[in-house]
Amino acid sequence: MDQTYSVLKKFQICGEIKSVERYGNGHINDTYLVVCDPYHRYILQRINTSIFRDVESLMQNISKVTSFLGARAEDKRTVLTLIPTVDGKSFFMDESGAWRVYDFVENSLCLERPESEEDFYQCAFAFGAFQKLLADFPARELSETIPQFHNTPKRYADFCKAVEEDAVGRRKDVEAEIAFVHERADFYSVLLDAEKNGELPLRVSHNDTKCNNVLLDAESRKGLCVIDLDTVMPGYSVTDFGDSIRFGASTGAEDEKDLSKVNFHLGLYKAYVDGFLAGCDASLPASEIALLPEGAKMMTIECGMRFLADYLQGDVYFKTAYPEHNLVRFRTQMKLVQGMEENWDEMKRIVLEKI
Ligand code: ADP
Ligand code: GN1
Ligand code: MG
Repeated sequence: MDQTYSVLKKFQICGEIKSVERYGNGHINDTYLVVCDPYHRYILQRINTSIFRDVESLMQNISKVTSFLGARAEDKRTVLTLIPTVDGKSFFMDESGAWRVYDFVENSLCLERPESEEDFYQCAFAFGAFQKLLADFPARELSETIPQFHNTPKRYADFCKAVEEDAVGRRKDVEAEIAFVHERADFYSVLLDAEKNGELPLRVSHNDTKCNNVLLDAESRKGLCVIDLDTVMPGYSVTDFGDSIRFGASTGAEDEKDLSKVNFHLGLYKAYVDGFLAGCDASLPASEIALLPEGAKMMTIECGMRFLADYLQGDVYFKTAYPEHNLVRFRTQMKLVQGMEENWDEMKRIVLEKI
């Protein structure tokens, strides 16, 4: 804890630090809640530099995006506010890591799962509006913080390599799961092909649209502030949509062990379609709307193969709490993909009636 106190001294924070505690459920960064006297709260984060290798560019992206959004925002709580270091930089780096501080967005809720269809609609509206607001952001100014982040064929190639290498000898126990990923190989290029055909433009997108990456207003429960901007970079609208469905349109947690509790929920899916398109405010053309279901299935199988690849590699990427954690996560994604396949016609119908 001493380490976080000495790091915080490098930032322009107000008051005396009263406490610093681990916070949130992110899989990548280390997040701390900081409480100061007079009462003021901050979020301190150690950026995972083995995943985000170019912190300078990453922080430039975040500074540019938050300034751009901040200049258009009426309410300060709708945009993340970076707290600068004492020498005016957006982050501090030493041998303990790369650190940044945000103002804590007060009177907000961060949901691990939507508690109602209305909550999910609000998450969707916020992510849709985020995309719309960034539609005229100069995309060329953004660095690719993780190259080819949602390039599913590349993720599949990485997965196949992890299977072949079998680095920690786990392959023998997961042959059925591996087969599930291989059986869908023809699907993985669908979005890249649509981009090549001109049906899917590259836009500035968030790329990590779990509902715990958006804050709702605690009183109104309306979408308030999109957070976790590490992966904001050029991408597709439909994968932003899809990653939210993967995480939120499930009746169970991403790491639920009891698969009978994990089902794809069509009502939540529909609520998200409504909210996302309302947030985008009619800015999505028909060709993109038609591909929203593909985005949902793509993100779910892609995230599944990333979890399973990490399991095969010995849990080197995602934070895990126990040895089977990544495998448990894979299985929930597999169950959701099956649910989407069973409901495919209805998923398509729901979006097509919006066109
Ligand atoms: P990770 O990349 O590890 O997922 P996040 O940036 O999503 O890290 O932060 C982890 C959690 O911390 C979020 O899910 C949210 O609960 C909380 N959080 C992050 N930033 C803020 C903020 N500015 N105000 C309030 N809560 C925040
Ligand atoms: C990671 O950082 P967090 O927990 O919001 C991951 C996402 C995955 C997600 C799965 C940079 O997101 O891509 O979809 O876990 N982020 C990165 O829960 O890899
Ligand atoms: Mg997060």
